[in-house]
Order: sequence, then C-alpha cells, then structure tokens
Amino acid sequence: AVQAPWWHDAVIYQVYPRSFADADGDGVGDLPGITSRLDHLAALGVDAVWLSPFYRSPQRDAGYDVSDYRDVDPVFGTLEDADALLTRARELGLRVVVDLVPNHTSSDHPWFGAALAAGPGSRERARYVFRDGRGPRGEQPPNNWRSVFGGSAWTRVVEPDGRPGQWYLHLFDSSQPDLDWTDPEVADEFDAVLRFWLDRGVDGFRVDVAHGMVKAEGLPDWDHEQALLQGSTPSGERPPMWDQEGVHDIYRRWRQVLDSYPGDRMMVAEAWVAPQERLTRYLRGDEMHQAFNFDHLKARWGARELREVVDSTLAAHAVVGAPATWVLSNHDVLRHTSRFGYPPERMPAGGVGPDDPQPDADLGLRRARAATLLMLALPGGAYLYQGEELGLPDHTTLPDEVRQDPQFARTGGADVGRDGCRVPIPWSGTAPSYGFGPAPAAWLPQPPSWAELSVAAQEGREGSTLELYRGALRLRRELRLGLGGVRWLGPREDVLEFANGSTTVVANLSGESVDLPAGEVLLASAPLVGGRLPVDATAWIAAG
Ligand code: TEU
Repeated sequence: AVQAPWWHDAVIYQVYPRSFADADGDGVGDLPGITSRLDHLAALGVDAVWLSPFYRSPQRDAGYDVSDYRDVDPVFGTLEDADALLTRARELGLRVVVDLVPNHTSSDHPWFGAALAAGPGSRERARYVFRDGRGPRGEQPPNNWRSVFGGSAWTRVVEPDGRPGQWYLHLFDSSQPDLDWTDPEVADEFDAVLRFWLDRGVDGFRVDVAHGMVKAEGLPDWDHEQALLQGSTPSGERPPMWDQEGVHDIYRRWRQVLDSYPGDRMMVAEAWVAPQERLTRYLRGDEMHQAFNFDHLKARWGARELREVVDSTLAAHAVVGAPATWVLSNHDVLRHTSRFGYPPERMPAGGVGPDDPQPDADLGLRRARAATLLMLALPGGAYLYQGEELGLPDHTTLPDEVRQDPQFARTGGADVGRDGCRVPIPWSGTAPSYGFGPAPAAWLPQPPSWAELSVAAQEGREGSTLELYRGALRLRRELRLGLGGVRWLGPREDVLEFANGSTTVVANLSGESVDLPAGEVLLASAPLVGGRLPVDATAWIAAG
C-alpha cells in the first residue's frame, strides 16, 4: 500500500516563540528555550511543530512584521539557534514548519526604506502599493479600505523633498506595508526565501494571510459593512482585497519550488475564506497542501452546527482530494476554553470588547475538552495551539498598560486585541513566571491561578487536561483515526455519534447524560456517571 504523506493526518503544534520558554531570562521566549522544551512536545505525541515568526523584526505585530526574512531576531536568538532547534526536533522525530509572511514586510525592511527614499514612480516603489491620494492636493486616501486592525488601510508618506506625498497600502498595521505581488522582484525574492529555509531543513511553511496577497485591479472602493475577513459575502461577491484569482498563481509557483526538494515538504494556508468550496480551491493538486479550517474554529457549541461543519468540510475536501484540517485555537483568537465559556448565542465572534462579560471557566473547560476529543477523532490533520493541552483560558483581565497588540491601539481599545491568548506558558513551580524562564516577570503577566495549570502540576495527574491530550494523541495514532472517515450513527440530533473505523465517537451536546453504545470506553473527556456520558463530554469507544 502507498503510505500517505506525513501531513495528511499530522497533529501540528503551534509554538508562539515569545511565550513558550525563555532561556536567556529577558522575559521573552526564545529559540534556545523552545529547543530545551521540545521533549514536552515529543512526550505529548504531536507530529510536528509550527513556529510563529522568529525572523528579524521590530516586533510591532509580534514578528508578523519582518525586516529580514533570512535572519533570526536577536530577541529570539541566532541562525545557529534555529539550526540547533531543527537538529533537536529531528532527533525527537518531530517535523518543523515555519511561518512565512509574504503579504507585507515591516516598514523597517530595507526595501521600504529604499521605496521612501526613491520617490514616486521609482522601481523601488513598485514593490509596494503606493498611490496618489484623492482630492485636490491628494490629501484623501486612494480608496476607502480599512485596516483589519482598525482605521484606514492607507498611510501618507513625506516625500524626499519634505512635502506630503503618496500613500501606501497596509491591510494591517501602518508598520506592515503590503507588497505588490505583480512585481517580478517580489516573487523572485520569496522563491529565494523559501529555498533559504528549505535548504536549512524545514518541512514546510504556514503562509500568513494567504488570501490577501493579490488585490483587485484598480483597487476599487468596498462597502465594509460586509465581512472584511471573509473571502466572499453572502451574496457571493468577493471583496477586492481578499481571495483574488491571482493568489493561486503564486501557490502554483511555490509548489514547484517545494516539490523540487525531497521529503514531502508542505504548505498550509492561513486563508480566512468562506465557503468551504472557495477554501478548497487553494488545495487543488498543484497548489497548497492544507488550509486552516476556520469554519471549525468559528463553530459554536451545538450539535447541529458542529455536524454541519464536519459534513461540509469533508464533502468539499473530497472534491479536490485533499485531507481536511481541524483547528480550535491560535494566537489570533480567544482560546477555545474561553470561547466555549459563553452561551453559544453570546460567543464572541472575533474581537472582545472591554465590557464583554467574563466567560464561565468551568463550563468552558468542560466543553473545550469535549471539543478537542471530538476534533482528534476526525480524519485529516489537526492543529493545536501551545497551552491548550493545559486547558489554559485566555487572560481576560490584562491591564491595558501591558497590552501590546496593535489592534488594541488602532481600535482605541474598542477591541482589547489578542494579547490574552499570548500569555507565557506555565511550566512548573508556585511563583511567576512558573518556569517560563529565570526572570520572575514575563512579557505579559500570568494569572496566579495558572500555578495549578502548569505542565508539572498536571503531569501524571489522572484526568488532567495534559493527560487527556496525551492519551488522545496516543490512541489517535494507534487507531489511525486521522486516516479514517466519518459515518454518522445514532438517533439523536443533540448527540453526535459516528464511527471512524472500528472506533465509535460520542459527543453529548444535549442537556442530560446519555447511554453509551456497547464496547469498551477507551477515553472520555469527563468521568462517566453511572456508566453514562455526562453533558458536554465526548467518549471514544472500541467496537462492542
Ligand atoms: O492574521 C491574519 C488575519 O487576518 C487575522 O487572523 C487577524 O489578525 C485577526 O483576525 C485580527 O483579529 C495573520 C497573523 O496570524 C496575525 O497574527 C497577524 O497579525 C496578521 O496576519 C498580520 O500579519
């Protein structure tokens, strides 16, 4: 039999370098810290690590603003540290995926400095999206586009002669100027960046803002009342900044670069594109290998909604012959432990406002554990975000002074931003920074309750979230769940029940405990009550 490539059913663990482990004691995580903790990931049982950006960067958007794609930022270490990380990962049998940020550079990138200095109409400006403003003196932005982080998507520059001049486009912060991907130098440069990291031995790339790199010709105005981050609107119209046809040419080109290397190198798209049929266009045979399934991440806790996501995902992926992915948390969203702590009808869709109520922590953790066990029983690849194996909630009460996400500043605090899911990991001990590093203060404060959630506190403790994840990952591998399928069973609409191979999976989203089908209970997200599955719980059962 032909073996499926490793990524088909891989569980890939996202490491957020600032917040994983701090070796040098400056309160910010670093590459040597990650390397020293890779054995935790091997023991957890994941297949690969995805590292969020660690490249040279002024860190205005936590590294998603790159000033040198071929070097490591001093805050994270050196290129030698990156090599050492790759070597240690290989020793432990872990693959390594790195983040690629091709939609924009940092405004500190030498290209942007050169563009400012060279002035309008220059070769240097052609690499970015510079335009003259509207109005008699060009004092209005070229169009009405808004930044994802709030405010206008355009910033006016001062020309070399000292006068206000052209505007440049930034779909994110003003420190993140968008590249013009129709410029051949841009495309050539990124081929070289891919090769640089492939030559160093990485197994793949997570491609940031994969749906945004090409903008519609003429940059037409757009009515922003319609979902900015969706690849299409309910009426089927596509915003001029997202999911344009031209992005696919870029991925076809990159696929050829990856395929020229041995060893199943892969790419996963971060593309906020809906519906599934548009997302899976990124997964046609000569393009991307995977795309994050954000429909799954956005689904609320409800049997009908989850079942619908599973069905539409599997159906759309089957058409292009690509494995599905599943993802519940990442560094941009409220952690699923916190999301599920709200009643489904009040679950925050995106950004949380300062006046939003606090989530119910017990309810959230119970549902998060059940949702994870459900996810890990589905066929395809799964993505975990650091700390979810500890059941970490978001830090929802961070003081404003410590917040660093540009989204907080750009919305004037109307959206508190994403710092709450980026708080450093508690590893051990009873005092901050709970083993994160030698310094007592981490770059974001950890809540005192996290002492009980540390890796050391959960290790070997029956029923802990860490042991649940370890057990699930071990069984998932043994039972080959990631390479299986879904066959729905069971009469009840509010109880999800399906067979994947010889395993039966039951998730109880009803309001009462339910009987389990015949067979041995292999793993459950919560203790059974009199042999019955409690509410908000998932169980895996061996064939009866
Ligand atoms: O995110 C792209 C994106 O559009 C969203 O995830 C967005 O950041 C979020 O919804 C805002 O609330 C990617 C990265 O994952 C993110 O961390 C970066 O800030 C962004 O690109 C810019 O590089």
